[in-house]
Amino acid sequence: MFDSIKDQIRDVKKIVFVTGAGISQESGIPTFRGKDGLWRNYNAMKLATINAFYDNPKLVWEWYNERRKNIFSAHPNEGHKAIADLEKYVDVVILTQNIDGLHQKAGSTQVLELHGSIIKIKCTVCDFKDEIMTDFSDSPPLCKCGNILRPDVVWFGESLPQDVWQEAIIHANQCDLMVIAGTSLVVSPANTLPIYAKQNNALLIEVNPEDTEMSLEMDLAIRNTSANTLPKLISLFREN
Ligand code: BJW
Ligand code: ZN
Repeated sequence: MFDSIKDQIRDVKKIVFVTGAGISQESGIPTFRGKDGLWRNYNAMKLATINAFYDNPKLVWEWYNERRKNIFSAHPNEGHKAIADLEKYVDVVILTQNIDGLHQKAGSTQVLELHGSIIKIKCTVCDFKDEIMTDFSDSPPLCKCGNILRPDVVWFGESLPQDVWQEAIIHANQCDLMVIAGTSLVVSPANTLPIYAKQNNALLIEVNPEDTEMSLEMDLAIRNTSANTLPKLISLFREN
């Protein structure tokens, strides 16, 4: 699988993973695009906007409540676990677009959440923010101040948390291998991270059953799932 560049891979000191919904697909969490990306006939991409939320907060909250239940009961798969295991051998940083917390559940210690977290809830008006795992009785749930609560995630048209984004760029600039797994790379600015890595002459490996917008830029594109592929990457370091 990694034969063509295995000697180069063995020499790397710092790996940055850029992950997306596809890495959690084998944990039973649907992706956004493609046949998975529909929820009760609604296009998931159209629900992930601030306008959709203010037009129909109850509907958007129903979508999040269902996803919260699914995500809280989900387990990391072999892909998440392989990345966590890699920390034994090499410096690993994960830049994830996912909000599901499965990298942390697998034991990874350096995870930057570019699009927020579904566990965290914040008020649309006051400074309230907290991690809440329990169900909400009201839909939409209300803050003590009387205004609507929302998931602390990044929707289209909203800025990424700037401190997280700046740190992500620094890691992307410093790595000598970037593995891009389970993302269609259609959403910016996360899809610019491979460009920062390339500027540092990093190797780029894509793990995705499908082609993406940037497949042609990759040093190696593995057309397989992340749970099948990532455990094989660790075995290269174990053999060292
Ligand atoms: C497997 C697999 C297996 C399957 N193993 N692989 C015009 C107007 C307004 C904005 C814009 C505009 N043009 C561009 C923009 C910017 C916009 C953007 O990029 N839009 C594009 C869609 C065109 N970006 C933003 O707005 C961002 N903010 C920003 O840019 O701020 C500055 C700004 C401000 C104001 C105006 C303009 C700019 C914010 C983006 C936030 C994205 N939010 C979401 C929702 C998060 C919360 C939630 O989860 O509910 O993030 S949308 C959704 O897409 C989610 C994901 O993190 C993100 C990326 O998706 P991902 O992870 O790549 O999933 P998929 O489904 O696309 O792909 C899965 C892949 O896995 C596939 O390739 C499969 O083949 C593969 N796969 N099984 C491995 N087993
Ligand atoms: Zn409030």
